[in-house]
Amino acid sequence: LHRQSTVYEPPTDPAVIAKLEEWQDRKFGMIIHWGLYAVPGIMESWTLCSEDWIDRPDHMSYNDYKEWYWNLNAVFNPVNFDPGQWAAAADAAGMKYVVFTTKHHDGFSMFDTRQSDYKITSGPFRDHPRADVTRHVFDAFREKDMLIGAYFSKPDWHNPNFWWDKYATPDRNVNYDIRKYPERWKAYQDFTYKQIEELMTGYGAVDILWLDGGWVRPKHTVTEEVIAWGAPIPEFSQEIDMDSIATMARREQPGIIIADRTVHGPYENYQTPERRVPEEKIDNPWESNLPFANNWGYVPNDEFKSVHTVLHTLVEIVAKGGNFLLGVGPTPDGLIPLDVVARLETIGEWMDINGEAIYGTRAVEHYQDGDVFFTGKGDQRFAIALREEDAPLGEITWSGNVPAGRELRLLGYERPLRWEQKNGRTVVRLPDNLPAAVGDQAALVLAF
Ligand code: FUL
Repeated sequence: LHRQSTVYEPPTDPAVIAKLEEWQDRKFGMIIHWGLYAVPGIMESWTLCSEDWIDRPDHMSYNDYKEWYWNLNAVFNPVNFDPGQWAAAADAAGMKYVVFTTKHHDGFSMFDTRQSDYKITSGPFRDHPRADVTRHVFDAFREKDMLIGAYFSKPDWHNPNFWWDKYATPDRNVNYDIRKYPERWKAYQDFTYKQIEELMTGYGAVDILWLDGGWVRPKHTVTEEVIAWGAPIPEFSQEIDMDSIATMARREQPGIIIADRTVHGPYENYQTPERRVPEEKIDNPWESNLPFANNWGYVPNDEFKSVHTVLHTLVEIVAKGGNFLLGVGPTPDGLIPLDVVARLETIGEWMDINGEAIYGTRAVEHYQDGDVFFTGKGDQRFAIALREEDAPLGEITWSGNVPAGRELRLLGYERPLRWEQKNGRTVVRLPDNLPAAVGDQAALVLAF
């Protein structure tokens, strides 16, 4: 990823620059994977892929599996779909933006597209007042003042004109040479343009266009990093028309941030390391995405990360200059599982006390000393000490001095602290009688 940071191309449009700044202030968002895959509770579209690493039921042949999957559209009927519950849960956690899967790789649209019948508004849910799911998700999160992000998969495994090389499914996609059948690929490009246009014109204000499926890209942008995914080096570009898409998107949604993931260039306004936190601070805008559970979509009995882990991850990401996009998968019924809601609330309790060390901050030069991370806002500094569960209080220490004349505060604790500077280190002794609401936190924050 250090290599990635060197290929970042900063936007030049002042409206995009301003929105990126605002987005960086917000730090913490929710990515929601919801689609056909929620019905049986399987990872997400990837079960359609023929590669060996993918778990599918043993009793079905691959072809039967695909047939069964494609037909899930006939049974997806999330009668309890409640985007207000989703937005309230994100808000309670202190999240400030959302990214929602308007269409994942399986090609099933969660919005009322006119380009295909393979969509939520054609199935059994069509007469429900909230059938146009994307609209209601966006509205509910806008009501909580969140920035709105549309996840959109550039690959569409359901579209017969989608050229699919490595991941070829014999029935739906043809492994054709797009130079030989340019009209097919052109039809696919038009289809993609029109779907994105629908999202940009019919769904209110959208702040982020999160374009997934980085293997759909111009050949000249295939880097070592892409080859490392195991993708074959393509003979030709498999690109959509990003120049026209971006022009259209920015005409309809001035300043919209585009994250054309991993395609380093003018349409990757921020970088998106997946399921990992970069080893070092990165100076250009970036966002790590990690699922709360092991899978992006809803899988019954999936394991969730602890509140401690999520908060430690958030602190590390923010100190390294990034945003954190935490993944949640609603049930086939249309609700965020209650144990996720409960964890989000606990995260929010920490944010209520310590949010000033997160929101609106930027990475500082000296951003880490062991378990202590630093953030800054103007000349304010925050030292955020990660703590293991049930760790004894003791002291918090780091190398570096608090500038002369500054006060040192422990967020959530009104009383003065005992601290000193010794041999170039700051040492803070925590009072034994700290209220549990502060003392038991996953991270304690010192502001100076
Ligand atoms: C990836 C996708 O292939 C996964 O299914 C998931 O949506 C993740 C956030 O992005 O590239």
